Amino acid sequence: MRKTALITGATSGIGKATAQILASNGYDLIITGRRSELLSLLSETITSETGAEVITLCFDVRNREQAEQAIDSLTGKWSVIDLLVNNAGLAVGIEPVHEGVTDDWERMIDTNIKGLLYISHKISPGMVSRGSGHIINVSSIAGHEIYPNGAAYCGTKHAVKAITKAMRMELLPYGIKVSSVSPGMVETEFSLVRFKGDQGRADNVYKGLTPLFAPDIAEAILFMANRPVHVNIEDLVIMPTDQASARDFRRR
Ligand code: NDP
Ligand code: 8X3
Repeated sequence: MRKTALITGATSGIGKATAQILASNGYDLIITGRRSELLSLLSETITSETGAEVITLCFDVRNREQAEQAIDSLTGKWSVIDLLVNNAGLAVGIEPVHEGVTDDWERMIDTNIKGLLYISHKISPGMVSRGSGHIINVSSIAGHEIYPNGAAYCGTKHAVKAITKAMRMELLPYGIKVSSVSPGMVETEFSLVRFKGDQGRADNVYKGLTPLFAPDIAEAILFMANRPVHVNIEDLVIMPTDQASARDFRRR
Protein backbone atom coordinates (compact mmCIF):
# COMPACT_ATOMS: atom_id res chain seq x y z
CA MET A 1 0.00 0.00 0.00
CA ARG A 2 1.31 3.47 -0.90
CA LYS A 3 2.18 5.84 1.92
CA THR A 4 1.58 9.59 2.05
CA ALA A 5 4.31 12.18 2.60
CA LEU A 6 3.98 15.93 3.07
CA ILE A 7 7.05 17.93 2.08
CA THR A 8 7.38 21.64 2.84
CA GLY A 9 9.42 23.74 0.42
CA ALA A 10 9.11 21.35 -2.52
CA THR A 11 9.41 23.97 -5.28
CA SER A 12 13.20 23.83 -5.34
CA GLY A 13 16.39 22.18 -4.18
CA ILE A 14 16.30 19.49 -1.50
CA GLY A 15 12.49 19.51 -1.14
CA LYS A 16 11.94 19.05 -4.87
CA ALA A 17 14.49 16.23 -5.12
CA THR A 18 12.90 14.58 -2.07
CA ALA A 19 9.47 14.76 -3.70
CA GLN A 20 10.82 13.12 -6.84
CA ILE A 21 12.59 10.26 -5.07
CA LEU A 22 9.74 9.54 -2.63
CA ALA A 23 7.21 9.43 -5.48
CA SER A 24 9.39 6.86 -7.26
CA ASN A 25 9.50 4.76 -4.10
CA GLY A 26 5.90 4.20 -3.11
CA TYR A 27 4.75 7.55 -1.71
CA ASP A 28 1.84 9.75 -2.75
CA LEU A 29 2.65 13.36 -2.05
CA ILE A 30 1.40 16.61 -0.62
CA ILE A 31 3.88 19.20 -1.86
CA THR A 32 3.94 22.74 -0.48
CA GLY A 33 5.62 26.08 -1.10
CA ARG A 34 4.77 29.68 -2.00
CA ARG A 35 5.32 29.50 -5.79
CA SER A 36 2.11 27.95 -7.06
CA GLU A 37 3.17 27.63 -10.70
CA LEU A 38 6.24 25.60 -9.70
CA LEU A 39 4.10 23.38 -7.48
CA SER A 40 1.69 22.69 -10.36
CA LEU A 41 4.53 21.96 -12.76
CA LEU A 42 6.23 19.58 -10.32
CA SER A 43 2.97 17.84 -9.54
CA GLU A 44 2.28 17.19 -13.25
CA THR A 45 5.85 16.00 -13.91
CA ILE A 46 5.91 13.63 -10.95
CA THR A 47 2.53 12.14 -11.75
CA SER A 48 3.39 11.55 -15.40
CA GLU A 49 6.84 10.13 -14.60
CA THR A 50 5.98 7.94 -11.60
CA GLY A 51 2.19 7.50 -11.49
CA ALA A 52 2.17 8.82 -7.91
CA GLU A 53 -0.82 10.85 -6.77
CA VAL A 54 0.23 14.40 -5.91
CA ILE A 55 -1.67 17.34 -4.45
CA THR A 56 -0.34 20.85 -3.88
CA LEU A 57 -0.81 23.32 -1.03
CA CYS A 58 0.38 26.85 -1.70
CA PHE A 59 1.08 28.83 1.47
CA ASP A 60 3.75 30.66 3.42
CA VAL A 61 4.90 28.62 6.44
CA ARG A 62 5.52 31.88 8.33
CA ASN A 63 1.81 32.69 8.26
CA ARG A 64 0.23 30.60 11.02
CA GLU A 65 -3.34 31.13 9.82
CA GLN A 66 -2.46 30.15 6.23
CA ALA A 67 -0.48 27.13 7.41
CA GLU A 68 -3.28 25.92 9.68
CA GLN A 69 -5.95 26.42 7.01
CA ALA A 70 -3.86 24.55 4.46
CA ILE A 71 -3.42 21.52 6.70
CA ASP A 72 -7.08 21.66 7.81
CA SER A 73 -8.13 21.52 4.14
CA LEU A 74 -6.75 17.97 3.84
CA THR A 75 -9.49 15.35 3.86
CA GLY A 76 -9.83 11.60 3.32
CA LYS A 77 -6.59 9.77 2.56
CA TRP A 78 -4.70 13.08 2.43
CA SER A 79 -5.33 13.69 6.13
CA VAL A 80 -3.41 10.51 6.98
CA ILE A 81 0.22 11.60 6.71
CA ASP A 82 2.83 8.90 7.27
CA LEU A 83 5.89 11.04 6.66
CA LEU A 84 6.39 14.77 7.24
CA VAL A 85 9.53 16.34 5.80
CA ASN A 86 10.01 19.78 7.35
CA ASN A 87 12.31 21.18 4.71
CA ALA A 88 11.19 24.77 3.96
CA GLY A 89 13.92 27.09 5.14
CA LEU A 90 16.46 29.68 4.20
CA ALA A 91 19.42 31.81 5.13
CA VAL A 92 19.24 35.51 4.33
CA GLY A 93 22.23 37.83 4.61
CA ILE A 94 25.70 37.13 5.93
CA GLU A 95 26.71 39.92 8.32
CA PRO A 96 27.79 40.13 11.93
CA VAL A 97 24.97 40.93 14.34
CA HIS A 98 26.25 44.49 14.85
CA GLU A 99 25.80 45.18 11.13
CA GLY A 100 22.91 42.79 10.39
CA VAL A 101 19.48 43.48 8.94
CA THR A 102 16.76 42.78 11.48
CA ASP A 103 14.23 41.83 8.79
CA ASP A 104 16.59 39.06 7.62
CA TRP A 105 16.54 37.58 11.13
CA GLU A 106 12.74 37.71 11.22
CA ARG A 107 12.55 35.83 7.91
CA MET A 108 14.91 33.10 9.08
CA ILE A 109 13.40 32.70 12.55
CA ASP A 110 9.82 32.78 11.27
CA THR A 111 10.50 30.25 8.49
CA ASN A 112 13.09 27.88 9.94
CA ILE A 113 11.76 27.71 13.51
CA LYS A 114 8.18 28.95 13.72
CA GLY A 115 7.09 27.49 10.37
CA LEU A 116 8.49 24.09 11.32
CA LEU A 117 6.65 24.24 14.65
CA TYR A 118 3.33 25.31 13.07
CA ILE A 119 3.39 22.41 10.60
CA SER A 120 4.54 19.85 13.17
CA HIS A 121 1.84 21.05 15.59
CA LYS A 122 -0.87 20.46 12.98
CA ILE A 123 0.35 17.12 11.63
CA SER A 124 1.69 15.29 14.69
CA PRO A 125 -1.71 14.87 16.46
CA GLY A 126 -2.87 12.54 13.66
CA MET A 127 0.33 10.51 14.06
CA VAL A 128 -0.24 10.36 17.82
CA SER A 129 -3.81 9.11 17.40
CA ARG A 130 -2.67 6.42 14.92
CA GLY A 131 0.44 5.50 16.93
CA SER A 132 2.67 5.74 13.87
CA GLY A 133 4.45 8.26 11.70
CA HIS A 134 7.81 9.82 10.96
CA ILE A 135 8.93 13.46 11.02
CA ILE A 136 12.21 14.31 9.30
CA ASN A 137 13.50 17.84 9.87
CA VAL A 138 16.02 19.34 7.46
CA SER A 139 18.60 20.88 9.75
CA SER A 140 22.17 21.77 8.72
CA ILE A 141 25.82 21.58 9.66
CA ALA A 142 24.86 25.03 11.04
CA GLY A 143 22.86 23.15 13.68
CA HIS A 144 26.08 21.49 14.87
CA GLU A 145 28.66 24.21 14.30
CA ILE A 146 28.71 27.97 14.46
CA TYR A 147 30.42 30.42 12.12
CA PRO A 148 30.86 34.19 12.22
CA ASN A 149 28.29 36.20 10.22
CA GLY A 150 25.85 33.33 10.61
CA ALA A 151 24.54 34.00 14.12
CA ALA A 152 20.86 34.07 13.24
CA TYR A 153 20.95 31.20 10.72
CA CYS A 154 23.08 29.00 13.00
CA GLY A 155 20.71 29.95 15.84
CA THR A 156 17.71 28.75 13.84
CA LYS A 157 19.35 25.43 12.95
CA HIS A 158 20.48 24.86 16.54
CA ALA A 159 16.82 25.45 17.43
CA VAL A 160 15.81 22.80 14.87
CA LYS A 161 18.21 20.39 16.58
CA ALA A 162 16.64 21.13 19.99
CA ILE A 163 13.08 20.87 18.67
CA THR A 164 13.90 17.57 16.95
CA LYS A 165 15.26 16.06 20.15
CA ALA A 166 12.41 17.38 22.31
CA MET A 167 9.78 16.06 19.90
CA ARG A 168 11.58 12.71 19.75
CA MET A 169 11.16 12.47 23.53
CA GLU A 170 7.56 13.72 23.48
CA LEU A 171 6.51 11.31 20.73
CA LEU A 172 8.44 8.32 22.09
CA PRO A 173 5.39 6.85 23.90
CA TYR A 174 3.44 6.80 20.61
CA GLY A 175 6.03 4.98 18.48
CA ILE A 176 6.58 7.99 16.23
CA LYS A 177 10.00 8.53 14.71
CA VAL A 178 11.60 11.98 14.71
CA SER A 179 14.85 12.55 12.84
CA SER A 180 16.97 15.26 11.32
CA VAL A 181 19.32 15.42 8.39
CA SER A 182 22.17 17.92 8.62
CA PRO A 183 23.85 18.74 5.32
CA GLY A 184 26.90 20.82 4.61
CA MET A 185 27.02 22.80 1.38
CA VAL A 186 24.35 21.76 -1.16
CA GLU A 187 24.08 23.55 -4.50
CA THR A 188 20.46 24.72 -4.72
CA GLU A 189 18.76 28.14 -4.77
CA PHE A 190 20.00 28.50 -1.16
CA SER A 191 22.95 30.83 -1.91
CA LEU A 192 20.95 32.92 -4.38
CA VAL A 193 18.40 33.50 -1.61
CA ARG A 194 21.12 34.12 1.01
CA PHE A 195 22.73 36.77 -1.25
CA LYS A 196 19.35 38.28 -2.17
CA GLY A 197 19.47 37.45 -5.88
CA ASP A 198 23.17 38.24 -6.49
CA GLN A 199 24.00 35.36 -8.88
CA GLY A 200 27.73 36.18 -8.93
CA ARG A 201 28.10 35.90 -5.15
CA ALA A 202 25.98 32.75 -5.15
CA ASP A 203 28.14 31.13 -7.85
CA ASN A 204 31.32 31.99 -5.92
CA VAL A 205 30.19 29.82 -3.00
CA TYR A 206 30.56 26.71 -5.15
CA LYS A 207 33.66 27.80 -7.12
CA GLY A 208 36.59 25.40 -7.16
CA LEU A 209 34.94 22.61 -5.20
CA THR A 210 32.31 19.96 -5.67
CA PRO A 211 29.37 20.63 -3.34
CA LEU A 212 26.59 18.23 -2.51
CA PHE A 213 23.60 18.19 -4.84
CA ALA A 214 19.95 18.00 -3.83
CA PRO A 215 19.53 14.30 -4.80
CA ASP A 216 22.37 13.41 -2.36
CA ILE A 217 20.18 14.62 0.51
CA ALA A 218 16.96 13.25 -0.97
CA GLU A 219 18.51 9.77 -1.15
CA ALA A 220 19.45 10.03 2.54
CA ILE A 221 15.90 11.10 3.44
CA LEU A 222 14.51 8.10 1.55
CA PHE A 223 16.98 5.84 3.39
CA MET A 224 15.89 7.26 6.75
CA ALA A 225 12.21 6.90 5.86
CA ASN A 226 12.68 3.29 4.74
CA ARG A 227 14.36 1.90 7.85
CA PRO A 228 12.50 -0.92 9.60
CA VAL A 229 9.90 0.07 12.21
CA HIS A 230 12.35 -0.53 15.09
CA VAL A 231 15.07 1.76 13.69
CA ASN A 232 15.09 5.57 14.03
CA ILE A 233 17.99 7.53 12.59
CA GLU A 234 18.32 10.46 14.98
CA ASP A 235 20.50 12.66 12.78
CA LEU A 236 22.55 12.24 9.64
CA VAL A 237 25.40 14.72 9.03
CA ILE A 238 26.29 14.73 5.33
CA MET A 239 29.18 16.77 3.97
CA PRO A 240 30.77 17.21 0.56
CA THR A 241 34.14 15.45 0.39
CA ASP A 242 35.51 18.96 -0.24
CA GLN A 243 34.14 20.33 3.08
CA ALA A 244 35.40 19.22 6.51
CA SER A 245 33.54 21.72 8.73
CA ALA A 246 31.30 24.75 8.33
CA ARG A 247 34.50 26.74 7.65
CA ASP A 248 36.99 24.28 6.06
CA PHE A 249 36.89 23.80 2.31
CA ARG A 250 39.19 22.28 -0.28
CA ARG A 251 39.13 24.57 -3.32
CA ARG A 252 41.20 23.93 -6.42
P1 NDP B 1 16.12 26.25 -1.85
O1 NDP B 1 16.15 27.74 -1.73
O2 NDP B 1 16.48 25.65 -3.15
O3 NDP B 1 14.70 25.70 -1.39
C1 NDP B 1 14.03 26.23 -0.28
C2 NDP B 1 12.59 25.78 -0.31
O4 NDP B 1 11.93 26.31 0.86
C3 NDP B 1 11.84 26.30 -1.52
O5 NDP B 1 11.02 25.29 -2.02
C4 NDP B 1 11.00 27.44 -0.97
O6 NDP B 1 9.76 27.50 -1.68
C5 NDP B 1 10.74 26.97 0.47
N1 NDP B 1 10.46 28.09 1.34
C6 NDP B 1 11.29 29.07 1.75
N2 NDP B 1 10.64 29.96 2.51
C7 NDP B 1 9.36 29.53 2.59
C8 NDP B 1 8.19 30.01 3.23
N3 NDP B 1 8.21 31.15 3.96
N4 NDP B 1 7.04 29.33 3.12
C9 NDP B 1 7.00 28.19 2.39
N5 NDP B 1 8.07 27.66 1.76
C10 NDP B 1 9.23 28.33 1.86
O7 NDP B 1 17.11 25.75 -0.70
P2 NDP B 1 17.50 24.28 -0.17
O8 NDP B 1 16.80 23.24 -0.92
O9 NDP B 1 18.97 24.25 -0.10
O10 NDP B 1 16.95 24.38 1.32
C11 NDP B 1 16.09 23.43 1.90
C12 NDP B 1 16.46 23.26 3.36
O11 NDP B 1 17.78 22.76 3.45
C13 NDP B 1 16.45 24.56 4.18
O12 NDP B 1 15.85 24.29 5.44
C14 NDP B 1 17.93 24.87 4.36
O13 NDP B 1 18.18 25.62 5.53
C15 NDP B 1 18.50 23.48 4.43
N6 NDP B 1 19.92 23.35 4.16
C16 NDP B 1 20.44 23.77 2.96
C17 NDP B 1 21.80 23.65 2.71
C18 NDP B 1 22.42 24.14 1.46
O14 NDP B 1 23.67 24.34 1.44
N7 NDP B 1 21.70 24.34 0.38
C19 NDP B 1 22.68 23.01 3.70
C20 NDP B 1 22.03 22.61 4.91
C21 NDP B 1 20.70 22.76 5.11
P3 NDP B 1 9.04 28.84 -2.16
O15 NDP B 1 10.10 29.85 -2.47
O16 NDP B 1 8.25 28.40 -3.34
O17 NDP B 1 8.17 29.22 -1.02
C1 8X3 C 1 23.58 25.63 4.93
C2 8X3 C 1 25.00 25.27 5.10
O1 8X3 C 1 27.29 26.04 5.94
O2 8X3 C 1 25.88 27.71 4.85
O3 8X3 C 1 22.81 25.20 5.99
O4 8X3 C 1 25.37 26.94 7.04
S1 8X3 C 1 25.91 26.57 5.77
